[in-house]
Amino acid sequence: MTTKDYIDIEEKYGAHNYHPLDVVIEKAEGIWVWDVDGNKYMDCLAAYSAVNQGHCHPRIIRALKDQADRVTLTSRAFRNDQLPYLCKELCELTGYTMVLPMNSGAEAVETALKAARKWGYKTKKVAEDKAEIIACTNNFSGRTISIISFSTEQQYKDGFGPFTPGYKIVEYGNAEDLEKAITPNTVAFLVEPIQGEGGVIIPADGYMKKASEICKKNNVLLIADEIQSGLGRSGKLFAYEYDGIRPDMVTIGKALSGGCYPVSAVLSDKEILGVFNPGDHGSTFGGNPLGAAVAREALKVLIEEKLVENSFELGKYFREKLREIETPHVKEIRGRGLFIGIELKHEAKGARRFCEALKSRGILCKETHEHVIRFAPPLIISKEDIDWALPKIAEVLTAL
Ligand code: IF1
Repeated sequence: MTTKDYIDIEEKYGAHNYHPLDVVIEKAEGIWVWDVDGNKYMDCLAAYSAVNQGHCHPRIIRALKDQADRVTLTSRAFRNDQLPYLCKELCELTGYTMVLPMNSGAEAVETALKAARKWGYKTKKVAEDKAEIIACTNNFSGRTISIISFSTEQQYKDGFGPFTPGYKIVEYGNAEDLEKAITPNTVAFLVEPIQGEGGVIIPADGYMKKASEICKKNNVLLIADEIQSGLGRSGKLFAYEYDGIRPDMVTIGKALSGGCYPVSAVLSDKEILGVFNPGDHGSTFGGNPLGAAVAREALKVLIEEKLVENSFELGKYFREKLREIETPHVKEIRGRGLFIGIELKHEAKGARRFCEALKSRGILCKETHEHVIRFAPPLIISKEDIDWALPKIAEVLTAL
């Protein structure tokens, strides 16, 4: 079977809800992946920051295999011996005091939105069904109907109405806009401290701090969606730390399991997550022992291998070296830690062809929003690995 054979089968039997690069990966280890034709690539997307620990990290795979031989799923009708430790270890690591475990990032975001609404009614005493939640332009927090109800990307909404009411949109990065949008019925403000899909958009220093102050002043919950920016990607454990704030709720996912299993969670405190009574909310796989065991090891790897520090140091190095490349195509290079976006000028005719050219030189990236090439390799990357990639990136940015 060649690459084309695999693609033909997938195109025939699989829904066409993606337009992937035509690379068929059969093996992955660390920052490297191999396709079915034996070609080797550096993965600079890391599954949208789900494999921050590197592909198939041996310690995480070991935890997955060992737990799989014990028990994989009990449902929450019964208890298991992994979830208590995951909740405790997540609280000890993050400083939050209560956790609600789910599976996908979207489920964690939906959980946070439900908690915010219920907190609004039970604690803030907002009138029933009047709760308002504020989100930002260019947000991305998942693909469910309630989450795309506040998307500003027409394609993510097209054909999926009618939409969930109760949302308002403010300009990302504009604290005054946020303040103006708040009413007595506002229960929460949902924001990504760094917008990933929006094109690795970093708000001005102090924006998250101002947003946090405005929320506190108006008794509005600040929800930080760190599903992509969190767990070391930004060079801090969480990107909100750059502004020295503590959001009321934090959604995490992706690298929470090192890419080995769908695990997500909402981090918060009893004052908020305490609004859930038994039976209010849940999911079949949420908090399952296999995911919990994997997530526990993924967090240990993140901390013990100092991947947050590595992301900070090597992100700085990577961005500095990228800025040294003489090219007519680049409008801006931005990023925090190993969360890097290269915004191309529109004259460059779109980022896709640069990603295709990088692929032919052994580097896998993904364009976002037409003109941005996102570089987000696993956080285990070394300086030598970056030095291997730089001449190839320079070649593409100058030759095209
Ligand atoms: C796709 C990108 C898209 C996320 C943030 C929640 C979720 C995501 C900040 C939902 C998921 C993924 C979804 C995937 C591609 C990727 C993505 F932003 F990472 F690039 F789409 F915009 N919050 N992002 O980034 O988590 O339910 O997927 O586990 O849908 O195409 P999920």
